[in-house]
Amino acid sequence: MSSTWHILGAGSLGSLWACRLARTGKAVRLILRDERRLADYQAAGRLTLVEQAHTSHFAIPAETAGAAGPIHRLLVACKAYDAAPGVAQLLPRLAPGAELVLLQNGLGSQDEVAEVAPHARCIFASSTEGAFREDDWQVRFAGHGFNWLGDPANPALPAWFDDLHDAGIPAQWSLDILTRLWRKLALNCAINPLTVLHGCQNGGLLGHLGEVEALGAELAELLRRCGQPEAALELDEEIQRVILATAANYSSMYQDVRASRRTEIHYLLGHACRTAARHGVAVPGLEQLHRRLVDSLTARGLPSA
Ligand code: NAD
Ligand code: KPL
Repeated sequence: MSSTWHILGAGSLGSLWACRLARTGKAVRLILRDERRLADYQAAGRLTLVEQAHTSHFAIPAETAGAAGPIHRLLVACKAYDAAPGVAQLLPRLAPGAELVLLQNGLGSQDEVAEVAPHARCIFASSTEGAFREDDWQVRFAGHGFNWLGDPANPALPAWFDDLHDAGIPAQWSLDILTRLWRKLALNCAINPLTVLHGCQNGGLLGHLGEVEALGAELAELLRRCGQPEAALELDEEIQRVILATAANYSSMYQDVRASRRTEIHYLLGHACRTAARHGVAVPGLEQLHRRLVDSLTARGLPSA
C-alpha cells in the first residue's frame, strides 16, 4: 500500500500537517480546489510554515481532484461543510481499504463523509492545535495543542500512526473519540455563539455567566440523554476554565464572522439542536441561541447553515 499522505485542502490545518509531514521526509501531495488554485500554487512553488520567528519552506507536489492515481490515505482538511463534497469528488480515486482522516471540528460532517464513501475507513480527529493563514500558501502555527484520533467503528491502530510522532505532530489514538468530539462541541456551543452575539473576547463572557451556566446545564443534560454521559462530567467547570484560560482570545466563530467567512454553525450548535430534537430532549436555551445566531448571521449576509 502506498504511504503517500494526500491532503485535501491546503488551508490552515492542512498546510500545517503537510509541512510537518514533509519536513520528516514523508511523501505528501496536496489536492487543491481547481486548476486556477493549482496554477497559483505552482507559481509560488512551495508552502511556507511560520513558527514563532522561524520560517521554513516546503516544495510539496500538488494536483487537483481530477489527477490520476489511487489515494490510499487522505487527510481531509477542509471546513466541515466542504468535507463530504470534497471527498465525493475523489471517490473514483479512493483505493480499496482507503483511510480518511477527518480533521473537522464539530459533528455531523464525519457521518456525511462516511455516507459518500461507505467503503473507506473514516478516522475522526479532534485537534486543539491552532493555525491560521497569514498569506496565500503561508501558514502560522499559532497554538501548540494536541490531536486525538479514533475510529468509532474499529479500535485498531492504523499502521501509519507513527508517521505522526516522526513528524512531531502530537497525537494519541483514542478509543473514545466521540466523547472528545462531543465535549469540544459542547464547549464551542457554550462559548462561541455568545462571543458573536455579545461581540466580545472569550473573557467578555465573564460578564454573562448566568447565560453561560444555563447553556452548560442544557448541554450536560443533552450529553447524558444522547449517550455521551462522560462528555457531560463537570462540563460547567470546564466551560469556565476555558473562558478564563482563553480570556484574551477571540473564538474561532467570532473570527469567522468578523472576517465575513461562513461559520460551521450547522456542525456545532445546529448539530446539538438536531440531536436534542431526535432524542426528545428539551433545550429551549440552545434553540433560542441558535435562532439569535441565525438572525445575526443572516443580518450580516452570511450563510446560517
Ligand atoms: P481553512 O479554511 O483554513 O482551510 C480549508 C481549505 O480547504 C481551504 O483552503 C479551502 O479552499 C480548501 N477546500 C475546501 N474544499 C476543497 C476541495 N473540494 N478541494 C480542495 N480544497 C478544498 O480551514 P482550517 O482552519 O484549516 O479548518 C479546517 C477544519 O479544521 C475545520 O473544521 C476547523 O474547525 C478545524 N480546526 C481548525 C483549527 C485551526 O486552528 N485552523 C483548529 C482546530 C480545528
Ligand atoms: O475551541 C474554541 C474556539 O474558539 O473554537 C475555544 C477556544 C475552546 C472556544 O470555544
